[in-house]
Amino acid sequence: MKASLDQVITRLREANRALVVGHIRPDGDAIGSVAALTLILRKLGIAAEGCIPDHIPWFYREIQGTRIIRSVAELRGKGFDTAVVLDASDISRIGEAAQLLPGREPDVVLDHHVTNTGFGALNLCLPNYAATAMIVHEIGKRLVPYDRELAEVILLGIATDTGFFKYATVDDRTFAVAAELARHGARIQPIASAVLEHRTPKTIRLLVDMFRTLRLEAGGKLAYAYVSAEMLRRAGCGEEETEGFVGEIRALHGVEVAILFTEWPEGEVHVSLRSKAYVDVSRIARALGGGGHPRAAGCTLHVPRLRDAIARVVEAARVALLE
Ligand SMILES: [Mn+2]
Repeated sequence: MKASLDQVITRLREANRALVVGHIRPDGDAIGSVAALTLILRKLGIAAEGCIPDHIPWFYREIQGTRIIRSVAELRGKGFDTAVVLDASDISRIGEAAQLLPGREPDVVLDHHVTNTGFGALNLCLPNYAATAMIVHEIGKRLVPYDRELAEVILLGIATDTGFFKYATVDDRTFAVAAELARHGARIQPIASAVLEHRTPKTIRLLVDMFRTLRLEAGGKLAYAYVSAEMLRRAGCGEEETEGFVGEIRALHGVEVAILFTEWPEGEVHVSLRSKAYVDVSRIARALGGGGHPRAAGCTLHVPRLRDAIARVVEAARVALLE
């Protein structure tokens, strides 16, 4: 059922051993939100564990509070009486962490994706919030005193989900919350450095390879490129090292829709969709079995060849641009 903030807080206070879960292919909001709610619950005396059911890109660990997060394997066998899922639009997004839930459904789901399916016992989904971390902050500020570690993981979630305060989701409230967090000691510089300035020579080479595949269509409004499994192997890069690449495509002048296709492993194509001002890419992603936000969405296609995925998604984007 749909729940209010007060109902969620009441339920969280009843927890004794809580599991806090984020989504697969985690971003800064999933990681920051999970770390923040875990810290908040521990400050309340609840035995809480934070879990990301997937590999966490190494550079996020530079933010102190994220080190609290555990893998599914590390938490197996621990009994939980409460499960909270954060920043995931449907249950498939929590991957193997579903095996850790004490019940069939999560007790609480907190999210801001318009595509959220409401898969928890209590669901609080606020699409006008720029980040799930802002919802976690609404809870935290009512319950516990803040320190730098807590404030900084919340700022991590907000900063990454707003493209460091440059997306259309940013409003006066976003800056007001950031100011509150800064007063509690949160620093934007180490977050920006960890997230935006972690390129290595091999990821730069991969980025150059990706740009060699760039195509422009629809009078330059649609731009897309790919990273194939072969390109990843040649560069010696993992799939997560394409993080931020789609933003580089969107950065082209005049582009409205940017798409990055990442093939990994063969037969599986991850599609990242971004738009600049008006195209709702969450609709394109949802029609292909994925989800997300109006300006940032994604889906995974299982197809024999990379070019099959490209043909399908590019056609859907062309149609969306004409609407
Ligand atoms: Mn988010």
